[in-house]
Amino acid sequence: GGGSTAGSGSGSDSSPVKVGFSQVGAESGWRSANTTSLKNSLDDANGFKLTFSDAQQKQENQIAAIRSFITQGVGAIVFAPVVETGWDDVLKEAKDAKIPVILEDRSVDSDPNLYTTRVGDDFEKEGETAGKWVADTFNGKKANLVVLEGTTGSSAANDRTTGFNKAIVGSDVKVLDSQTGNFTRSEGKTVMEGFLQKYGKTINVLFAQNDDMGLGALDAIKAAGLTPGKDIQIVTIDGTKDGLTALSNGAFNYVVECNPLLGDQVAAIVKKVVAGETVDKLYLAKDQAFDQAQATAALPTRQY
Ligand code: GYE
Repeated sequence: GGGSTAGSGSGSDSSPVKVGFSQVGAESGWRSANTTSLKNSLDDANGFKLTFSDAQQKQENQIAAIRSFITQGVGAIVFAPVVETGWDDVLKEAKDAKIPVILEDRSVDSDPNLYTTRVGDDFEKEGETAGKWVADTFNGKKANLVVLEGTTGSSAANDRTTGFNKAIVGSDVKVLDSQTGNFTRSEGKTVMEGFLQKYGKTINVLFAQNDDMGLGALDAIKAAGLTPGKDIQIVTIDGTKDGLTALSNGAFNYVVECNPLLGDQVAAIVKKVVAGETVDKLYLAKDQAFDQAQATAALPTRQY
């Protein structure tokens, strides 16, 4: 279990809990919603004193931020790791300083004893759901697929790829190409342009590992004189308002949800951990998937 005792910034009774949050960046709609959720839950009114740090998708910035949180003597560190590997040293430093680390969103491949817990989504299952949709939709008709992968080395991209590939084993799906678009709209557009130049009208299905890359790809597809959702069917992951709007309009065909609203759960866990209570090693959010009708029904009350 977690039960690490907190450092000097843990607060007692009425004094706030000092928390340092190292966020990945601001690369996507999902990320903006996640940042807002955490900032709202880890706020002064809930008994926290939050230091927020945006790493701009760079591992070295996250390592520097975590070191500075340790120097400041925060009570807990909340950490959304951009990539999976390379964290052992800095996690050991936090552990030596007796500061609990709560992973938020993505995971790391370090020894689980080096962090307290993780709150996030099941990326492999998301990839599997997307792959199953493609395999089922193109059953008996050949799927010529291209993939826009997330950030190279991130657990979100790694696990989505694993899940997707599992689901298409033995299907009529042929993967023509797979390249990173770094989870951003602009790179999703550029990489899709390259795919279209190389494979032209052969492509009939796109798996974008997040909504933003799929939205960027729409511009490239239209510019090539093709109709997204018809000539090229599109499945994405996240379920942001923009993604569900594209699905509702028929530009996307299927969207797998990844819930970014993790703030309340993270805040509750931080409180428990600094109070010395034991917590689970993993908290996974519940996600669903949307077809066009479900997206249209969900949009009026969609929170992100
Ligand atoms: O899907 C993507 C974001 O790690 C789950 O990161 C997160 C992913 C999310 O940039 O939009």
